[in-house]
Amino acid sequence: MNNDERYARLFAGEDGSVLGDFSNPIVESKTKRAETKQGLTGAPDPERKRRLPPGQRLTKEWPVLDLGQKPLIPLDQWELTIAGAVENKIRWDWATFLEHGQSKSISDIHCVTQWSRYDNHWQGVSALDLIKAVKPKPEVRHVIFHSHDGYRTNVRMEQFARDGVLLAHKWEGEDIPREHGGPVRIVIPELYFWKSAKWVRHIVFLEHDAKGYWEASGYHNNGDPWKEERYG
Ligand SMILES: Nc1nc2c(c(=O)[nH]1)N[C@H]1C(S)=C(S)[C@@H](COP(=O)(O)O)O[C@H]1N2
Ligand SMILES: [Mo]
Repeated sequence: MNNDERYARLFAGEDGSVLGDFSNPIVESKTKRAETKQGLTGAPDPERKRRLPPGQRLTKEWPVLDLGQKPLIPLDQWELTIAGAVENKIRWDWATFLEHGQSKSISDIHCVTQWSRYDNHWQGVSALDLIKAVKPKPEVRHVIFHSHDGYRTNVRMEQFARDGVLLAHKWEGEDIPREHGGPVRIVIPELYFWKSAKWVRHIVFLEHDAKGYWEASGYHNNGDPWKEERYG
């Protein structure tokens, strides 16, 4: 398969139907986790009495997890497009992205594979500033992220439109490394980390919901770590 064919297949997910074939050992082990409901303690902490959600353990490392493709996007080819039910459809190149207000946030990562990492320093364009720029229509309820590796994930509008949610391009003051989703990844601290799309290229604001890769493969549609919303 040449690159054009690969991208044609990866982007086929656009209409909410076909996702690519990503079979590899890590994807298979995560699919098995969903089948066996691994990591559920049966003791959720919906009031967030503890900083560490149930079933999680702390790490100082930052593991790399994805479907196995790590796309390389040169900055002069990087582009972010925003579509769906919005007043202003957007196509930003790298310079335009950087011209938008830069926000910083410090947050914890909680991965459904049971590691958590505290106090990550992120910098980028905040979701709230992006929303001001695109002006979603009042009927919008869902936000779908599309990534360069064919990955897709979905959140509810009110989960996206929160303080601390970023389109991040820096972590700990440095450019986000390619394996962690640079040039730009989403960061949604309140949800399991599979909702934080790496290598984001396209965001769609919708009235209806559309499941992404893991949501369609046994993972919870919502993904709140304190409620143990690991599996659907
Ligand atoms: N584009 C893309 N984003 C993705 C994924 C992916 O496969 N592709 N995996 C998700 C999952 S399951 C996790 S746990 C985090 C991992 O991010 P990290 O590799 O920076 O730790 O990215 C999320 N975002
Ligand atoms: Mo994950």
